[in-house]
Amino acid sequence: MEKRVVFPPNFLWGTATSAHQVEGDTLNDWTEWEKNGGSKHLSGKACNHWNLKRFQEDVERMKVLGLNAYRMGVEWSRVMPKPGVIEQGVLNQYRQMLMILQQAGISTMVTLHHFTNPTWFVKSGDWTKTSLEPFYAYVDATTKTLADNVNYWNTFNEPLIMVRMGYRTGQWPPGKKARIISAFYLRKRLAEAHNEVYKIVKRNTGRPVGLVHNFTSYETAHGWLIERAIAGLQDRIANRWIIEHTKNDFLGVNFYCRQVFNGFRPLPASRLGKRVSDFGWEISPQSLTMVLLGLRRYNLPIYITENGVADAKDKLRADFIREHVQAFRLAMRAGVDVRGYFYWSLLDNFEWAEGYTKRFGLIEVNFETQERRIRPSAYVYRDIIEAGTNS
Ligand code: IFM
Repeated sequence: MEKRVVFPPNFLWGTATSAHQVEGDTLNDWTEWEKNGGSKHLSGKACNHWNLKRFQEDVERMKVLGLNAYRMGVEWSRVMPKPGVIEQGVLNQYRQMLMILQQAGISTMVTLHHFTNPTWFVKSGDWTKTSLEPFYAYVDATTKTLADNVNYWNTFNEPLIMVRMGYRTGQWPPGKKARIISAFYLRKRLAEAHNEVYKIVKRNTGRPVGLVHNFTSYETAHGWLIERAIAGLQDRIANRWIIEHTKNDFLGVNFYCRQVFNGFRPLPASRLGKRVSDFGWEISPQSLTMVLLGLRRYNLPIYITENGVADAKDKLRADFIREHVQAFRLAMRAGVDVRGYFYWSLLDNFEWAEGYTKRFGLIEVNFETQERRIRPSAYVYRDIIEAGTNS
């Protein structure tokens, strides 16, 4: 770290999780998918983060690491186990969890939809067909109950990933492949749903609301005109379209990788940089700077709502964090209004089709015993936070 630190005093230094990936004992379309062999593992107890005692202990760990923000999810299928039926007890438990965070001086960011759906919702059709009224009723009840406990709201997490994985590659529920028309229509429907949710959350809470989108940096191998044209088009379709069709008080930026065009085609990951995560994803911090510079045009506050590395041996994570902090700091110096950074993830957790094989956590989890161990790289993050907040 350089000496001169530019972070404002109220900068959010956080970590992120999602409900299904950490809570355990969820019952939704993903648990069905897992049972039918769609994942390497069943999510089962996950990190047992729904257990209040365990949750409290995890918050203690956040305090040890000097974190001042936490992004977590609310599970729709828990709140609304049957169509139109709100489990007020579940919402009360979420409120208790958020109060534990507030009492620890940790700002809260809550995601209302992070890939999972109640089974009754998908049985009555899917996102392309079903009425979205029950979803809005869930959002309404949740935001009314939690209004005083949440600082920032996220509507959807990575809606276009849900479309790609569920309707184009078919690797995630509902497992449809190459449904180009459905996928196209669904993008539009999800953007409209975001705008409706935005209104409900604003009405009930008055707090800042933003979409969380996965941004990819589209780059060129040689800088050829054709490569630049394709990269530019891809940027419009995959990065900018959804931002330009949604209303947001801030942008939630999830950043993991870049795509490099070699002529007409993207280079395979194996031909990109040498540093790759356990997922095979290249580590390219300068691409985060580029994504952020590209977002300056929207003139909105930015929270980096996810950025992390699958690294079971904790060999890459410390440098990964240092370099990505450096990368967004460069963007801040160039005038990008970055207000927070949430490392993905607090805990090793259920990584969708990969099950428990990919470990993103600052904290290692033994899924047999639920024991936790803070990884050495987490202390590097703590030191960065300390340097940033004491400047
Ligand atoms: O685990 C996921 C998360 O649910 C959404 N963003 C990417 C992460 C890593 O793959």
